[in-house]
Amino acid sequence: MGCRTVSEKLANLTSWDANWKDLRVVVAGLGLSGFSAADTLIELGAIVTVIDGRDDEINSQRAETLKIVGAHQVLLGTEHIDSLPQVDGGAPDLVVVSPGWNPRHPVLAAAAEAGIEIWGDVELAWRVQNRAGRTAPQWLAITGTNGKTTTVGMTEAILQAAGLRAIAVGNVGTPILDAVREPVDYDVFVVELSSFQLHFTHSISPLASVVLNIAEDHVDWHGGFEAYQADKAKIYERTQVAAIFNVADAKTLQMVENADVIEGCRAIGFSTDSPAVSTVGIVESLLVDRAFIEERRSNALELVALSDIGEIVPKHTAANAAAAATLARAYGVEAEAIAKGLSGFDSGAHRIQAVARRNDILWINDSKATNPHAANASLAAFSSVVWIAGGLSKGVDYTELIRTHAQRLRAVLLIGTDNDSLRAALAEHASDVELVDITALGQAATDMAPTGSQVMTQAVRKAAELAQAGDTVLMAPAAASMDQFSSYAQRGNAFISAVSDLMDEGTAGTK
Ligand code: UMA
Repeated sequence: MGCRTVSEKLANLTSWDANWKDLRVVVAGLGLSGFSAADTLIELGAIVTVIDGRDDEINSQRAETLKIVGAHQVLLGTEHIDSLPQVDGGAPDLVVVSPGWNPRHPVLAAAAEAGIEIWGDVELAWRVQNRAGRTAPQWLAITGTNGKTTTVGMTEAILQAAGLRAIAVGNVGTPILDAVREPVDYDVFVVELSSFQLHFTHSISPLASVVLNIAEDHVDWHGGFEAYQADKAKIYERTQVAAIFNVADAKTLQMVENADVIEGCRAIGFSTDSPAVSTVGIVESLLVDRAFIEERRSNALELVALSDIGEIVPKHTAANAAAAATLARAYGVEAEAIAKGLSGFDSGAHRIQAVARRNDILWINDSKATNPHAANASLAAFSSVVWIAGGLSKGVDYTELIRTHAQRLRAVLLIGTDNDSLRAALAEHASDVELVDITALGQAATDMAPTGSQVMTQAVRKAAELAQAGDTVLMAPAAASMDQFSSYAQRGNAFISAVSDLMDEGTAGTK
């Protein structure tokens, strides 16, 4: 197919029933989203070559499955990802990429150079969800540096409380294409979108969309903060009913103002303060709507009391609840369902989770704090902290975080392996705070890189030595976990189990 005809053909691929047959596609990545994308494309009749740099047990099993269902080729191993492969002897018409792939990766750079379109699995899902005889679900799309997963969960709970068929998909863990292919007629997809996914998305048109907040994260991947912001802002493009921004974060309003939305779409704010017109916010511990009611100029509709959401509702949880309620109201959900969905909402493990309290020392697991912005929220919640921090820093700067919280740090225990930037900020703004590099100690003791769980056990023991009555031992690393753990959940579980062992020994905080 010539270049022009390929782009025309791709432009027409906007439904399951379109002509996908014999389209030559390279699927880059065989993780959750890559498998789902390849499996879908094969079902649609495309000629699919899958590549992945990792040739391990899991990928081999996935490769076998795809070959059985009709993949043209599955190429595993680093030697297959140096350059863009051919598909069935010709140049690919399309590359479908997994979110973890850097846009500057040689395979993607070669595709871009050759003028070949690159879609993420989200783009593919948006197109194929249109199918004869079925009504496509509406999308409520959520991104932001922090709070995405909680907000997605809250929104899903509200919609389900309203009796709607709703499912949380995307970055939260279920690839959208899996939900698209289920034999369920979903009313709504609550879609968590990472900045990576947004980068490779081109035509989605959500009913409502929100950027919860924006702070430095994934700077390496995007090649700078500006580029990261620009990818996040893509969520607002083509929004149909409500482009929702955070009143406390002016950058999110700016993104809404710059977006090319569908005619008639409104800009709606969410806030943890008293709401202006066209905002959902909080008045005297009540979440109220001044956006989706007729009489919004003079009145507000009560949605839920914060005390019904939980015993302690930290500010960021209230903000997430306000955002979730705004999305649901944009869909037309009644106040009662919002109250029902948010009541007693469990924000899940690993997010400012109290793990133990003994001798007036509180042990908190916030493994989900994978960047400074998230760690900022938990450090701010405690006055005197023994802080377990560090990991994969992803190129972010810690100066502001350390400057803000140096006063509350009793000691800092470093885990992880990529801590130069964190060390530099500590040296500059917290030079009098005791600093112990747990990873380096482990290395020196055994002359081998210690495992994640060994490092965590040592960090917990050291924290027990240093913490005094009234302190909080806070494991909020402000960095990703993948240098020593397989995920933030595994890092959190390592902390929980080390603390629990310590409690069993009865030695916690004996000072
Ligand atoms: N790979 C290569 N070369 C590369 C990069 C990756 O060969 O240069 C291969 C890997 O070996 C792997 C596959 O590509 O086998 C990778 O996939 P992936 O890392 O893109 O991950 P998936 O399994 O497809 O999972 C993705 C999301 N992962 C990332 O964005 C990194 C999952 O989000 C998401 O839940 C899933 O799709 C379903 O939509 C995870 C995440 O960490 C939870 N997200 C980041 C975050 O939340 O901060 C963005």
